[in-house]
Amino acid sequence: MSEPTTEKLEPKEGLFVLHLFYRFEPRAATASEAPAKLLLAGVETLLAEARGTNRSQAATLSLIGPADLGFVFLSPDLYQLHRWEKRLGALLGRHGWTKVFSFFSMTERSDYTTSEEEHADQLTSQEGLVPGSPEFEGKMKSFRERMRHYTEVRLYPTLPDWRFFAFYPMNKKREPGANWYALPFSERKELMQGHARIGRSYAGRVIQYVTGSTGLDDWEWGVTLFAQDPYEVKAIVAEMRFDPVSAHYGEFGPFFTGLQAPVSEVALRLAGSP
Ligand code: 76R
Repeated sequence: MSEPTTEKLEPKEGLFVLHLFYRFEPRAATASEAPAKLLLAGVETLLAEARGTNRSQAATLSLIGPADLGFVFLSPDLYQLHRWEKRLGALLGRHGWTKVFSFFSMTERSDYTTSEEEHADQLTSQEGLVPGSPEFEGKMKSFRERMRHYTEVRLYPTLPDWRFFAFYPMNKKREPGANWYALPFSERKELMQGHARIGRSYAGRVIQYVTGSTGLDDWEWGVTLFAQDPYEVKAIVAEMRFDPVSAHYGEFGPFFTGLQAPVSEVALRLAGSP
């Protein structure tokens, strides 16, 4: 057998994101304690490797309902991510786990943030500043820094340890009378500003990652939410359903929700331990 590839495949910008959700099928498993321990050790080795790899991250989830165990991997290298996915699938598969859902996406910058030109216009028209003046230039400099930081956080996020997790994929409609992709940019931008206003009102209560999957998976975005209190997830999603962007153009896929937990804890819960 030849050596495994050490080749890298890194995108122009951003990180690859892979959500993997598995269900335990006790009947298919060879239920003895030793293989379960072996499985746990194998998964923990893999997670340690992922977490120890530069700019890669892994969250583990104890899921409610259709799936039992979930993973969210972030990596700048698709070869690496692909190897983790296949190794995990093989490990879990041997111990009675089947994959219920997977979602492949990438972190992306937003198309709808305020541009430099727009900010300059606001400074002149609303604040009466004169382009070229020290005050104008100072405000433009801090705007650029703010935006650079903002884009950096969007492209290279750090997964939080907040307890509650929710994921669902979504599309924007492309129907006669409701075609997001046929709207002029200015209209989309205005609509997205309304959306963002609601989103920002949940700052500190909901952390959201909207990752792009057009050309990569069946849906156009994956919505990953973290909160300390599930109430906040229910509230933000409900409020957004009434916001014009979601009300007219949103199309949603299956939901996966649960709690962040180490894999060992999920294994204990499945074994019927407290
Ligand atoms: O990037 C930004 O934070 C600026 C504003 C912003 C954009 C561009 C933003 C803010 N979102 C953006 C893009 Mn969002 N978001 C969702 C959902 O269930 C539903 O109805 C919708 C699912 C939630 C809950 C949510 C939360 N957002 C998008 C896009 C891409 C659109 C495109 O490019 O055409 C989608 C699909 C989408 C969906 N959004 C926010 C939030 C929250 C909480 C914020 C505020 C973030 C903050 O300021 O910290």
